[in-house]
Amino acid sequence: MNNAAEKKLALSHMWVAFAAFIVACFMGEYQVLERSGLFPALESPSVYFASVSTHGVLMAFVLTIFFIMGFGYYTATTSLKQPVWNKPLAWGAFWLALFGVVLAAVPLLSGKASVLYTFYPPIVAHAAFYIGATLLVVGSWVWCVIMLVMFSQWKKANPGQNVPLAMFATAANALLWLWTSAGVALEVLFQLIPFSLGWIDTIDPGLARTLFAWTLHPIVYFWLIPAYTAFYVFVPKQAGGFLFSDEMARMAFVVLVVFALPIGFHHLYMDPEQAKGWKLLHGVGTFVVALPTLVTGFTVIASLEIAGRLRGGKGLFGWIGTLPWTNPMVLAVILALLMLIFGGFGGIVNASYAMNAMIHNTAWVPGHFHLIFAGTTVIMYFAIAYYLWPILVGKPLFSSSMALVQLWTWFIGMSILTTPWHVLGLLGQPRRISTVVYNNLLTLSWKPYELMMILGGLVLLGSACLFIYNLVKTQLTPFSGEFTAEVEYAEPIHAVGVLPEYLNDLKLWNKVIAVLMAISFGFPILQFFFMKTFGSSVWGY
Ligand code: HAS
Ligand code: CU1
Repeated sequence: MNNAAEKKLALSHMWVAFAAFIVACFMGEYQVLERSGLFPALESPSVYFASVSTHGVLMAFVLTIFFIMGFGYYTATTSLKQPVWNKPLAWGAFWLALFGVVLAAVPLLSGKASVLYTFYPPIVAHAAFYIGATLLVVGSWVWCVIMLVMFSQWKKANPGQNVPLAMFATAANALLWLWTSAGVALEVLFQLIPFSLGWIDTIDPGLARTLFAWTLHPIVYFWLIPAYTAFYVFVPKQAGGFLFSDEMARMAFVVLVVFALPIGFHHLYMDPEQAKGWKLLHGVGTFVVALPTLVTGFTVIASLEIAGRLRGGKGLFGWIGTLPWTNPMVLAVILALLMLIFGGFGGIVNASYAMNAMIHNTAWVPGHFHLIFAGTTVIMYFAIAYYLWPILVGKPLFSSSMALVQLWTWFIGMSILTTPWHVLGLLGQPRRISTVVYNNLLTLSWKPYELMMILGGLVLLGSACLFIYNLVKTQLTPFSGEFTAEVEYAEPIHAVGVLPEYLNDLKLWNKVIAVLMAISFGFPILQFFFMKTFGSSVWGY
């Protein structure tokens, strides 16, 4: 199939994603230097908060949304073997989302949207920030629609056949994102935009935080699903083996999507606006959603073991040594799983109410999410890029060994950066601060960890530059030969029979989500309309 147009679409999205990423990496390094207190010349709370807000928005929304859209378009077209439905619409969504990013960047960079990536009121940003973010999200909704249309078109054209796993995962993520983004969309449209434009005088932070919590947990799985997709559909083949179980993979995606949504109150454990019964309900759901990750870990490791044994590995652990560690995808998955052990452990601590009281709003939390998002998730974005770039540009990867050095340094840098954050959190350092200089004995004990953090940041910045350099060189280095590699999807070790409809379609799960959301968020949201609240006035820039 000639899919040159799809390649261009995917490449354009991914370049926006990685351009945002590299800018945000430089800001991250500035932030660790500023916070350390060792460079008085750099110290400026206003610049710090403008930077950390931009960094968070670029990483959490721009890198992820554009990467997921680009990857999704290409996965859909190659796994279904059909062109992207309505390419003009897809390009329209691209430009709309990009325009939204530029619009939001102006107040962000000029210090008029220093509200961090969670933008909790009553701090308020310039309206252009919220409007820009809305356009970005609307662009991503178009992507969701295109994915779901392609999914159902294929099903109609191929009755009784199993949807390819890669497309099942992509469509599940599109459905997840439509549900996920609805919470923050309600908050932005009915609370933040009217408030920032002065149409309403007060805002209810309790309602706003509840709506944001609706989005905040599932968004992290929206970011994670492309990484899991690569675990299942690329890694086994790249390692030289087979996928341990196609059905188990589908089950994991289903549970991940369904249970990611009704559990956001684990971000509100320490908040007063929701009662303890609701927190307990969401807390139980949080432990359920850890299960698909355990299943994923099991399936991926089993697939790696199959590959290792096929390559001659013997004994209990001999297969680990025979894996192709020099294949960037395989190396990345091993490093990603290692970071997942500790990042996931941190998540379980967070989810446990009593322990949450100990670490909530401390440096532990950025430690947790840098390890599991910037670590586990983003290292798989790198691996996918190394795999797809040669295919998309029709030239071999500029340097495989540079890619390996880059993946190792990302892993090492992330470990050096996040270990001290976990410790600092336990030592009581708050998150969201621009300076650690309180001049007392408690903060003296923070110093060595602050130094480690700077070192970790530097290693990561170097690694990020290597990544971008490799992609740019791959694309720009002249290549005269013919390079015809195409995406290869992994085969399951046991042929899959006819799947039950609930593992081959999402309609049932959409209904289950609707019921679970009504139960877990219905009353907690409606209560705000039945009680007298007074609202907060502007606390702005
Ligand atoms: Fe989280 C806060 C709970 C996963 C991201 N999380 C955050 C925030 C972000 C984030 C961004 O309950 C901050 C939000 C903010 O700004 O306020 N999180 C969890 C739990 C999980 C979890 C229970 N988080 C993620 C993922 C993220 C992410 C994934 C991004 C991609 N998180 C929380 C809670 C908070 C929170 C609270 C609020 C904290 C607060 O108070 O503010 C789970 O899904 C994790 C499950 C994972 C495991 C790990 C299993 C390990 C495996 C590896 C096996 C590998 C082996 C090695 C054996 C239980 C599967 C093999 C080796 C070879 C060599 C082959
Ligand atoms: Cu969460």
